[in-house]
Amino acid sequence: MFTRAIVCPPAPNFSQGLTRSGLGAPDYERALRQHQAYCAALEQCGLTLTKLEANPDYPDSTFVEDTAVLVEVSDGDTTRGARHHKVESQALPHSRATAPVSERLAILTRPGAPSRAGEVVTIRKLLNEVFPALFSIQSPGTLDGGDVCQAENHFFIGISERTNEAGARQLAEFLVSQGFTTSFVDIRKSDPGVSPATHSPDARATSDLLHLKSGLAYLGENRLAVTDELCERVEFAGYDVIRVPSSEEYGANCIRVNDHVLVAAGHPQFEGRLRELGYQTIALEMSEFQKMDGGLSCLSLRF
Ligand code: CIR
Repeated sequence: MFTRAIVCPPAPNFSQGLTRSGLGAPDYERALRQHQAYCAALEQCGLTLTKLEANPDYPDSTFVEDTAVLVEVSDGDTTRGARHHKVESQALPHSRATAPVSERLAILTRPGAPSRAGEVVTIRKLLNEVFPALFSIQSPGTLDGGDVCQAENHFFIGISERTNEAGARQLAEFLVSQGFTTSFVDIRKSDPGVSPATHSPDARATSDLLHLKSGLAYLGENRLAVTDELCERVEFAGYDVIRVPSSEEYGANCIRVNDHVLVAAGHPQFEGRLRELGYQTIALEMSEFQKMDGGLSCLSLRF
């Protein structure tokens, strides 16, 4: 169960951040309103928020998720490391006991975009106050939190434009040392000169996603939401997969927060499917963040 989250509102120069969406410049006032609604939704889910000050030195700093990986540790979990892919317990995540923060793990990333590297300074200070020890990704590794998807005791680690093989391996080695399992999902665009660094022989590097979680979310109960383009990947075998149609691809970046799933507004098929499956959804307008290639997960670090 999550009890807290770190958020950072967009700065007035938010529109100067990185983007390849081609959707035009975001409207700052609207972005602020959307961010406020996002924060209210997290509070509705029972979280206490730590709000950082908007930081114009880093126009992308509202996307706090990329600066750290906060590991969910289930209390009294003695099966860590014994599991692989398929989750044996069908218990609802929110019915699990919550590990005290002292038992949780935090990893400081090394963002792959040079313009975002300095964002970790603020996050490091904050996490140092909350977590007893921080593991950090080191050069030459790069890793963005948006490429890391935890599914109970397993971690999918995306290899992308931002997360390189060295960063992915550093994270995987650390997580394995802590009793977790990992698999790599190569989402780089096909490049005959690049050998996919993945555990799975038939992975394809054909994606146009910025981060792995742009196309993947873990919803609890052994269930994943996966975009059309990723859903046949062998890495997701053994999970119940909700296929997100390509017309609603952006919706795949949803987040399970305790008893709710936050989903971007405007994805009726996907949201309808979630409701059919019994999830309580909260739909949020995300248009201004989508223009900057960001999604729901990127706007908070939850723990
Ligand atoms: C960037 O390109 O880094 C930001 N404009 C968007 C980051 C979105 N983060 C995420 O998907 N985890």
